[in-house]
Amino acid sequence: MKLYDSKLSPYANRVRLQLYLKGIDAQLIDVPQGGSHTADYAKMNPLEKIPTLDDGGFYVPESGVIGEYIEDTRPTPSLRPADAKERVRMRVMFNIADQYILNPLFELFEQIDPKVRNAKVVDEQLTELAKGLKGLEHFVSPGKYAMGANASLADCALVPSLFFVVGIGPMLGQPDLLAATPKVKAYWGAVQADPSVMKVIAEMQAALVAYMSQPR
Ligand SMILES: N[C@@H](CCC(=O)N[C@@H](CS)C(=O)NCC(=O)O)C(=O)O
Repeated sequence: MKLYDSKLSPYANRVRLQLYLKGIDAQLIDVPQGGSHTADYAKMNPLEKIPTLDDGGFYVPESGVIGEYIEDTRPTPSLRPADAKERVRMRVMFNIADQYILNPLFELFEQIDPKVRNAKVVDEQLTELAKGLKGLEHFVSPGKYAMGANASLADCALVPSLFFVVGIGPMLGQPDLLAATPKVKAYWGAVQADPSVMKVIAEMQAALVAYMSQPR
């Protein structure tokens, strides 16, 4: 199995975390910036997005679909709860990370540079992000993992998203974007004790430092 990966992509980091949590030894191929827009890459993934999973020549795009495919084909250890209602809670949290946390975050990334910052956009997108976090506060378990005792696909989506939430706050004059959501904050503190989570966060941190130190 090969994963076309980027340590800076919250979407690719979801899948890498899933592979680590399940102990799957996949080949990780770092796609350089712009590398998803080549003819060869587009043959594997016509959406030209990272990540793509290559399972013996079967190409799977879209991180959420990849996550479910890995669970379907490599079911143990499972990162999906057995109970249908708990699966709903897990998938809602996955969607919150996908839609209601990452979407405003991407808008906020555009506002990091104070020289080109638009205060109205920052305000609007922080409000959207706060709504997403409030939604997550309702569903998250304050225990070690988002679902409680066991890791799940919800953690795979939330860990990379919260990594960026926590990092971007101080850059926008907001020291603690998790202050209003104590359960989310407790979860973020607790989940980092997991060795696979620790590994992904260290990889994201190193990639971010390298990216920020590039001449612009
Ligand atoms: N919905 C996709 C989103 C993937 C995505 O947007 N990946 C970004 C990296 S964070 C990408 O490939 N960007 C390259 C581009 O759009 O040019 C997923 O879940 O995999």
